[in-house]
Amino acid sequence: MRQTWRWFGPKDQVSVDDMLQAGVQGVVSALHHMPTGAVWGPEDIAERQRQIATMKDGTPSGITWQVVESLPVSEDIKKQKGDWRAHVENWKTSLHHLADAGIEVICYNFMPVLDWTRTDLAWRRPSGATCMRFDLIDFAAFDIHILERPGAAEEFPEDIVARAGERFAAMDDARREQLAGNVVYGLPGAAERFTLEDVRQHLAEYDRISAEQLRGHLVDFLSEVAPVAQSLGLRLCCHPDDPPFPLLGLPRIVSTEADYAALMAAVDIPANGITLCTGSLGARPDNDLPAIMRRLGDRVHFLHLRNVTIEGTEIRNSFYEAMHLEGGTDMVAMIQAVLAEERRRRAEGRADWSIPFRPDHGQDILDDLTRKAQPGYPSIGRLRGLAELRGIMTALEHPLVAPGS
Ligand code: DNO
Repeated sequence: MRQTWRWFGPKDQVSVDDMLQAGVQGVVSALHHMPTGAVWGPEDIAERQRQIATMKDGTPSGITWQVVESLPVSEDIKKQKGDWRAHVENWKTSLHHLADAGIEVICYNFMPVLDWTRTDLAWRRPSGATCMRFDLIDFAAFDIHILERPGAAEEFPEDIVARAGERFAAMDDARREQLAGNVVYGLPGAAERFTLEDVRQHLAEYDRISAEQLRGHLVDFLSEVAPVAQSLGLRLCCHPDDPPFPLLGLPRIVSTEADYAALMAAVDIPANGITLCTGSLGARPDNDLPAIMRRLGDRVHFLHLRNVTIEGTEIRNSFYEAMHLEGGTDMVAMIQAVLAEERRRRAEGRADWSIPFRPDHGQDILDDLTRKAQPGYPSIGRLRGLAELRGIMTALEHPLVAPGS
């Protein structure tokens, strides 16, 4: 398991030096300044590689850019409208440039309109730490009363609609503004930043696109790009929906094990793979993450390891981002499944046996609370997560514990 870390570039409050001291072995990054749909040119890629290779005082960091997260897929491609064919060609050209630069793992997502969605970016825990939260009542209040989406109220159970009405009435203008900002203005890594009006327009365009159609569009996209990736020795990996259930009446097609199994079968080549994000998928009680790893591990090219605590038993619930070893996913079972997959790959002689993972997100703790890095991407909270995960890996591979010892 290769210990990687997401870095947003020179503007990131967490530096290359910081991640080295956290024990990171490889970097996950993207060219966030590039417009979605455009080609990533060799110079821009090389520039980011140079930044990653250099510490603050100019000495070599010894670490490299190993995973792209994300190479954004345009709304045009998702809807098969406008410039979508040109965007697919550009995506393939970017793959060529990334392959030339030696970067093999490419993460993307196919969530319509919004990337990951939260209602709170700094929700206080009893210890004084803060974390990210998705509150279904707040979200319904946003959808029904702030966005005023036609038909929104019919998509929530009656008690949620009633509680959302009360919640909205009790919010002051600052909280309403903050909630709208958290949901639509784009969280770190999201390809686009929208206004409420932009979102309304985008939603209108999805009006006639069913989940089946959207899945068809993803399969069409993969049928074009995965063979190119395969021939270049790259591994594509699709990130799940976060949260893994429909929002704003939009179709969601990467939320369950069955969704992934169908996608893997539809374009059945190794380059068509999975970003197994335990935090995103774990927000649904019917997703069993270690079991998904055991069954679909062959095509898992990248892992996001984090945990959430869900508050309920429905498919759609409120949840918050727990510490990495707390929450609903059994991280020991998860890591055991990953290590078993790696042993299997090694026995098969696969060059890609070592699967990159990153400690995904983290609570803001200690100096994170004043540093104000990107929401979800604190320095010390992630360091703690990585250290805890590394502890499990070390223990499970120790001769006292490992099978056959
Ligand atoms: C959130 C991230 C997502 C992810 C994209 C992948 O922290 O996991 O923004 O990067 O969805 O395409």
